[in-house]
Amino acid sequence: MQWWKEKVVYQIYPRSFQDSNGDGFGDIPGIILRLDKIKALGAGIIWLSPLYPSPDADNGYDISNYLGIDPKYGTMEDMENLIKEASKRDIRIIMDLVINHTSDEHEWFQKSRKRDPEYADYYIWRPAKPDGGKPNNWTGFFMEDAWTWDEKRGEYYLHLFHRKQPDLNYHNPKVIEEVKKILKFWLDKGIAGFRCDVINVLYKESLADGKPRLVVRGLEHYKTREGTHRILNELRTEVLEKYDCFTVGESAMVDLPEAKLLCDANRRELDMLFYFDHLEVDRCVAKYISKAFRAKKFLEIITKWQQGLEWNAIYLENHDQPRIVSHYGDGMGKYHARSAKMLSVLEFTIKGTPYVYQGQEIGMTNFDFTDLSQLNDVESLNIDKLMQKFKIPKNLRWKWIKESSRDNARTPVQWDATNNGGFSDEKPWLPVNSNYKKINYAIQEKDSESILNFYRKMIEFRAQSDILLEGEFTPLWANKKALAYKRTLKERSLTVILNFGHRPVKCPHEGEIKLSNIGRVRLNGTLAPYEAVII
Ligand code: TEU
Repeated sequence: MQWWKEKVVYQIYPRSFQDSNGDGFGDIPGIILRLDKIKALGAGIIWLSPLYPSPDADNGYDISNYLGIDPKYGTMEDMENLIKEASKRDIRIIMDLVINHTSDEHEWFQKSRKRDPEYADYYIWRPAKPDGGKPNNWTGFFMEDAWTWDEKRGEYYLHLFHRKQPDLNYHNPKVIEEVKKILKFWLDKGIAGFRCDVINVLYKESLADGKPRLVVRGLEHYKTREGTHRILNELRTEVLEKYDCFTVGESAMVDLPEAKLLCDANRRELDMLFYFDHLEVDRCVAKYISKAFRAKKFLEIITKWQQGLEWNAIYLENHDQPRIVSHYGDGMGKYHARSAKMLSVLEFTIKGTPYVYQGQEIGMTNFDFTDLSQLNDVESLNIDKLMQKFKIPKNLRWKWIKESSRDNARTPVQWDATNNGGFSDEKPWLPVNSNYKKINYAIQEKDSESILNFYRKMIEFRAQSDILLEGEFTPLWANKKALAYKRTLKERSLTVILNFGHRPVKCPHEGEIKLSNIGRVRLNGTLAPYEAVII
């Protein structure tokens, strides 16, 4: 089994992880200070969200230099030190690779605007239509038009995200060569792979008008096209395979047939993929509007991906998603800890490489902001503007944004009960959740029954179980709020039963309990609220 299948990944969103120099931003020396905690959790890989120089139109996902470190996070020497310190603890590091777009402040874009012959075709430029209109009707992921006029060049450029994130032109072989240089640069520094941002939209096959859709109009012209498969194969065979590394792609609106192509080992493209299906069981209009959670639907989705792909990237949280305990758990309710533990049983008992997002292991909850003005997330701010256009009343807009905002996951990590949750001595860039005195690392480290200690136990349990690492996944049953599945290796199996609801449910199983999130020793026909058992 490849090493990246056995290990657990820990995602760090650097600006909110640990500030070491009192500027309110997390930084690399701060990460080094906390490495022992990640080791103690049992994670063996760290994924770092972008640390490259960036004007921060999208919190670092707009990169102005791929071969540097933004001074607010530290220096290249700090980065090398981090790789070394992690390695001492047997932890490997993967970087975020954001290559669909750069920042408009990247040197390439600056030269491209001036039509510098070397860079003129690095981006997707088109003249205005004869009537002055935009080149096509596409809209982007952040609810804006996908084209912006550039005065200097006298043309429009395409951006699927923010207007400060122009899309690179993958019809230009020079762009692919640049990406190879970036990969080599970091791999030579000892990086163990990449999380590849929106990787299935790189290649725009045509710039024809898109079919009518509310958001991302034009998607059918660039989602998982043949050109993208070709580029991924080229990067892999010419660079990545020469190193001991792996890739996890992040994909926009991918379906199973597309994912199968992207992850098929024989095609040599990606090693695994993040998709969103399983987090949208209770959402509609992408993720913005909520509906009831149905365990039956959830199990169907999990089953589809578990049985459809050889290997999955398993995650319940990241820097774009609400906190899972507030989403599928009981939030700050009386079952906060129990539901967080139940969700960890899910995460570590399905087949794939698990990704834990910073703070998930202590059950951090959604933020408790009270007003839009406290938000930073460009996506939330834009969706608010769009909803205003549709005359949606303020309280409803706030309700929806509160549930879906990416800032839910971006508040600083709650390390202890001191000022700013031990994250920083100074005012943090985004406020700390006011529940930090109740929910923090220091308290949970001392409490053997804490969520943190349960996570450690689950990670260890998975590491010791060949059934959980390799076994086949079979769904057993589900009703509105509870579900069960089995993992089987040869003649041995483990059955996992999870209750996602506030009420007890019938549980038709018998057998020896291997693990329980409420300390249960015997099954008696019912499962308590938010209970999880492995038998
Ligand atoms: O996100 C890609 C993506 O698909 C998002 O639009 C996603 O649908 C949305 O954020 C979910 O709320 C990646 C990064 O993870 C995100 O932080 C960046 O903003 C985005 O790419 C652009 O680089």
